[in-house]
Amino acid sequence: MPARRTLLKAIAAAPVLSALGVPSATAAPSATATVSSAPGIVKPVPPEYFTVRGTNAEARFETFEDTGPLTPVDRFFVRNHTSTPVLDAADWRLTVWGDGLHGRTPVHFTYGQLRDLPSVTRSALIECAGNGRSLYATQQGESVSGTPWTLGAIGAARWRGARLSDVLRLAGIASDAVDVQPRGLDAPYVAGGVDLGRVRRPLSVAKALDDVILAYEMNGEPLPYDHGHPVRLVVPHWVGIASVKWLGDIEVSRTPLASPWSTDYYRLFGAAHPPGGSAPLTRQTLKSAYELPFGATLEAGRTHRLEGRAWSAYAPVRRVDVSTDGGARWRPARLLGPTRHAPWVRWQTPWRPYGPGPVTLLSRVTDAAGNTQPERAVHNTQGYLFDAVVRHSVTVV
Ligand SMILES: Nc1nc2c(c(=O)[nH]1)N[C@H]1C(S)=C(S)[C@@H](COP(=O)(O)O)O[C@H]1N2
Ligand SMILES: [Mo]
Repeated sequence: MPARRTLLKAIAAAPVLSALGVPSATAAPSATATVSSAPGIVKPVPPEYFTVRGTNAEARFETFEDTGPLTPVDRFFVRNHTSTPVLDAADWRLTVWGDGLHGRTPVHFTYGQLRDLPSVTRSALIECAGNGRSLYATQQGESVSGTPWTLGAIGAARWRGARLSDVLRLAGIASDAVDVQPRGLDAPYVAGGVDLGRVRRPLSVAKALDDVILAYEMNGEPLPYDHGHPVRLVVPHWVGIASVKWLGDIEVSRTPLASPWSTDYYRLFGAAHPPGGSAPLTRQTLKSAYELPFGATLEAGRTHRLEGRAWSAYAPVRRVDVSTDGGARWRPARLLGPTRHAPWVRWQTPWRPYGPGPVTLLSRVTDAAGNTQPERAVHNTQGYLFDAVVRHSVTVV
């Protein structure tokens, strides 16, 4: 039974699951032990690689320096509204239902049936809409609500799975269907005492039929528990919330769908936006950053090789410019590796600092469509889509 074998492989690949009886792996650490777990997250999130923020674990962006184009699972950020459910692929079913199906009768897929469909493999980023959110406050002096991520609510992986378009066609999607709404199997999300139900968010049929994957593998291994085991959606280029984990069902509709994740959250609200908020967010934006801790110290009088990454959800990266004097002068960084199909691009630049003192390092990506990072991001109350040039303070000693 392929499903069972796959689950056993997943367990073998996750040593922490020797404690499978305790799904949340929240065994209280002793006073002196290093905390390497987070509430509701199964995998270890050691402090050298992660910062725990509530039910979430942010990757330390600077530690991407020793990773290649793909982010290993043990470095990949976790964003959980509640907690990771430990699901068995053998019992899993996907239900596709709604008035947007020809027969209007729900159609079910087992894990084995999904794996028997033609598979696609592609590298893609998952980036939270709020990645960089804390910079609205630290860099622009503006207050925003939400998890105060720095730059590590992002990771790139090689995803393998079935095409959502194949599944929707097999289920009999009608030609006048307009929206689909995938929903997770994790616990309902309660905010401010209100039960918002299980995580779900509509997606246009146009996007659903384009390049969305029902992923069951991440970097060549069965999808790990924290990243959606047994099956998650991967919606390339869109805000992370679109890539619903622990997928349980998909509604298909002839009329537009909505959820709190498309009405109250994941829209832009504030003075610069329409009174009822912007349209629901779809595409992510563009960013670049140094793989250095904020406040790093660098030795004067020797040449450092500064490294970073750049990415854009609009088009391939074309160039990265850097400034090592607070933005007075700019020069191009050297791009490493291919840019056309890479989810993000690594870059480097040599720098020989002179005297001691504080310095602000800047980087600015420009993509092939001509988009470039602005000096300031346009404020929105929930701090989404931070796209401004990051001001990276370091000290030369
Ligand atoms: N079912 C479900 N899907 C979810 C979430 C969740 O809490 N529950 N979080 C979303 C958000 S906000 C993000 S940014 C990504 C994070 O994916 P990761 O935890 O695999 O990095 O998953 C999305 N899919
Ligand atoms: Mo997110």
